[in-house]
Amino acid sequence: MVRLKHFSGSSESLHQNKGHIMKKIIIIMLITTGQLYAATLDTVRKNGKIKCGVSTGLAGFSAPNSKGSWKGLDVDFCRALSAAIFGRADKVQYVSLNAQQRFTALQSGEIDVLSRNTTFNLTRDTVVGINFLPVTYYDGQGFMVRKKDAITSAKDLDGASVCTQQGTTNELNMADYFRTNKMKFKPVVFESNEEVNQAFFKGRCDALTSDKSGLASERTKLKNPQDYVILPEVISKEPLAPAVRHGDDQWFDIFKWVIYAVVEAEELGITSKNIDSFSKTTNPAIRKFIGLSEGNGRSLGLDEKWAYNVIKNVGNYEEIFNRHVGKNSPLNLDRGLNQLWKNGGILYAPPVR
Ligand SMILES: N[C@@H](CCC(=O)N[C@@H](CS)C(=O)NCC(=O)O)C(=O)O
Repeated sequence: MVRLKHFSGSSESLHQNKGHIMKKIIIIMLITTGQLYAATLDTVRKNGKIKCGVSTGLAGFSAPNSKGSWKGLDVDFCRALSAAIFGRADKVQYVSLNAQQRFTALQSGEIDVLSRNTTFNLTRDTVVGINFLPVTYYDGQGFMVRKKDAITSAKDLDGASVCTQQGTTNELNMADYFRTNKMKFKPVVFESNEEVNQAFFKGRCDALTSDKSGLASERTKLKNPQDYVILPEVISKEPLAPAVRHGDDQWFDIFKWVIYAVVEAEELGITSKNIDSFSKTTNPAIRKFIGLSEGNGRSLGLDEKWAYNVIKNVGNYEEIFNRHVGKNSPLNLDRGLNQLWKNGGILYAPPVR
């Protein structure tokens, strides 16, 4: 019930005033629920680019190369979105963000999408006001230690000082892990990744904790990676997924199906190299997928060739994985859970039709 203070006027203007106040309340509700951010696709088309939030530098996921161009698995999902919308992968402006900055950047509209090794969890999905896309890398948290310290298990870390980055899930998981196992620890927490790594590599802490892929990535930066060991334990689930803000279902759907298309292409055996060989295929699923039969593009508000453009320009999931974090990369990570469901993993795309 709205109370009109100090109001004196005719019943008609009282009515008009009530209407005015109701409008204001509705606008405030729309802002707080994110409804006013609708039509991100229109804004992106108008700007001629997607503003994509990435890390400040995490090799394999998002990091600038020596020429300053951004590379990585997370980067490729922004490139894939660009290919779906613009028919080419380079219509992306990268905005580098540390862990603390990432959600505000998305909420405020500074970025259109967040693709930055971000763990999908309930709090972020609700009160932080974001919607998670399908998981692009299933990970878990681990510890890295110095080889010379002869630590072989996380259970040996009682009393250890542990470095980690502020504003990450890793901070809380670490505290839970030590408490649950009735072990003491000293958290050493910094805002920037650079500070965290410097502190660990200079010996200010006994262990570094992060997502295991992040540990593998940091280790590749070192001159002497063999002096460090990643312990076997996985202490949490870290499903890493891109995100958009609440309130724009079309934008959410577009990015969702771009990610599924990348996974589905691997399942269909379609790669960036062979996609043109399907131009005369009679397989109905592939015809629909690459836009030879219409419908998918219309449903999403995109060109019928959107998925063709994604795969042609960026590749399928296997190509992206191997290029940046798998066997063709310095990280050399196993596919593990990130295999297709048919191959023992948990990557599964609903039908792209
Ligand atoms: N997945 C975790 C951790 C993400 C995270 O920020 N990890 C750090 C350590 S590997 C990182 O990527 N830092 C890079 C940066 O701040 O630019 C989360 O979502 O909170």
